Amino acid sequence: MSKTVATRTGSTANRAVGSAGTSVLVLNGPNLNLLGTREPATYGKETLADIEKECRRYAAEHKFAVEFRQSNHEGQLIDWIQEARGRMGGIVINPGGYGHTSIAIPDALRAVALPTIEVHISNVFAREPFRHHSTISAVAKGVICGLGGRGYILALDAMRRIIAGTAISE
Ligand code: CA2
Repeated sequence: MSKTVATRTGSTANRAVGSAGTSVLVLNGPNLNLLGTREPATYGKETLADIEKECRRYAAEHKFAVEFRQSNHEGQLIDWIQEARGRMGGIVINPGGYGHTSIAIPDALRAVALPTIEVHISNVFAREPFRHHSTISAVAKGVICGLGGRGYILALDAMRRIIAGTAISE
């Protein structure tokens, strides 16, 4: 199935909805598998499975595909980022604690050169100072934090517009 989308210049382009170019990789870093089980005051009551379901519902509604993954291992996240090259249209990443420490994850994101949006469930700027810096943000097109699981949907909304070439600030 294909859909005709208007580009910013007013011309049109055919993009196959659900094809490699319009699939979005949603990556989740360490400890996010614990969502909904502990620290609800900080991370809410939603589980990662709830967030995945909402992402899938949003993607189906807008006729694109998501691959939703979580790992506690930096190398695994990097392997998935590398594998996304040529297969995915963009990456939404909640790097978890690696967002504050990793050099290798932003290196991989830079290497694959896919549009990336960084998401954090909590408002990292209202928390400890060590959470105020992210090594990922400089390679991201945008950063969303503090909006809970809703942040993933906002990121997917922005990403589908970026992929379609209709994002206002591209
Ligand atoms: O707010 C976010 O999404 C974070 O990326 C979550 C990370 C944290 O290190 C970042 O500063 C902000 C931690 C994820 C841990 O998730 C848990 C969930 C429930 C219980 C314990 C940990």
